[in-house]
Amino acid sequence: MRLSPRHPRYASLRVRGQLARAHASGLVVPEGLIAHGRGEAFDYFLGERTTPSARAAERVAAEWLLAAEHPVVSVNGNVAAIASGEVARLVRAIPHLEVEVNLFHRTGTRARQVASALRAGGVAHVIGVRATARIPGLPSDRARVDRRGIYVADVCLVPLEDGDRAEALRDLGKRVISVDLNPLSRTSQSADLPIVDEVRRALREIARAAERRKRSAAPFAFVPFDRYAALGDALATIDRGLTRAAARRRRPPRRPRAGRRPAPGTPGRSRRTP
Ligand code: PTJ
Repeated sequence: MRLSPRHPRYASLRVRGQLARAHASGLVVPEGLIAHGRGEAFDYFLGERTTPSARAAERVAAEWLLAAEHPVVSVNGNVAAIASGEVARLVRAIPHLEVEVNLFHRTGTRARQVASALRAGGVAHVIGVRATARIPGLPSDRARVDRRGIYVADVCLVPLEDGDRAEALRDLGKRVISVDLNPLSRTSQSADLPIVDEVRRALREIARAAERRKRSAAPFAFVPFDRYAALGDALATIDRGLTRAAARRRRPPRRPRAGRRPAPGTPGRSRRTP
């Protein structure tokens, strides 16, 4: 289907098209389409923009990734399909960031597809196509990781992650930075630094913040981050947006029909003198 760039939902429809094609090729699983739909709904409620609170979280994420000894970004089918270019930009800004394929629905073919989508997006070095280690206590395939990557990472950036693994990574003492549009998801709730933003916007903003930060001579540090405040801000943004939308949609009070005398006690429109 040909899309007109003038369509009011052009950007969203284009990403859907990308995901639908990636699903047809096997890169994205059907569950990935459902996950995207859920993400889209939250993005809609958040106003489809990076909130000031998410931008602040993205600045801290850049700082943590720069301060890390062994930072890793975990890439699944959805992220590879829509954000490979953004991952490449992030690696240009943070050159010691390792890019690891990590799949919930893991097959050798899908792992290779994710790696080639990343390479097509401009990522030169990808690990994790072959899993060489296991995160203890995790039953899913997400436990299968690369010994050179997530297994030894001190900071893990996990866009579109599942709650179990976010918790398992934290239990291993790693700092977890999540990117998830749902502030209520278990991933957002358990991450050390939950970023409630759309993955492409978030990765672009982290890269921009890292580029800016590198211009300063101050040493990089694990600056504190209030995750409860960040999640509260996201929920408050959704709440304010919905409250405003509901107020706009509320019907104006009914006017009495022309020629009819207003019923006694009708507020506002009576011309009777007191
Ligand atoms: O490629 P695989 O096999 O690793 O599978 C990937 C999926 C996404 C299917 C898998 O990780 C999964 O099932 O994820 P969940 O548990 O559905 O969580 C995905 C979360 O990402 C949800 O909370 C969505 O709201 C959120 N999300 C979806 N799209 C975006 C998003 N967050 C940010 N940006 C998006 N574009």
